[in-house]
Amino acid sequence: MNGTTVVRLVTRDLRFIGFTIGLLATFAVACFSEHETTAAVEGVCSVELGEGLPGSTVVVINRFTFGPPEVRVRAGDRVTWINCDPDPHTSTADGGEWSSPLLATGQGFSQTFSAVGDFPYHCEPHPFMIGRVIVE
Ligand SMILES: [Cu+2]
Repeated sequence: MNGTTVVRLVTRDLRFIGFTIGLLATFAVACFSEHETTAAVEGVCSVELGEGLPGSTVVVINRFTFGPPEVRVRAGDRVTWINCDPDPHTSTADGGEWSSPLLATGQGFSQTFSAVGDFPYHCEPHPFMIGRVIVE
């Protein structure tokens, strides 16, 4: 796994998100390749995997929603947000624990959660977009 590995998320299939990104990478290679000819029509979100991204819990931003809106992870786990919308979004903790830069289409942001807690978050430009990370 290196920086050139690309995860492709077909927006039509986003209800399946919630796997770890490692599983997703395998799944993408195994199952999504047959859809590539229709990718332009369906809309594909491609994200380069940086170091450490494998093993993340993935939250996909699509149609102005965080999906899934609530994730439960263990202390020490990493959550990665991927923006598959045409519009830029952020992942910003309500309590200020983290804030991503504005994520353009296809960009991702990772945050490691070392402390147990309940972390509601939102999108800075769109405060109606809300989500929650529960660290157990
Ligand atoms: Cu937003």
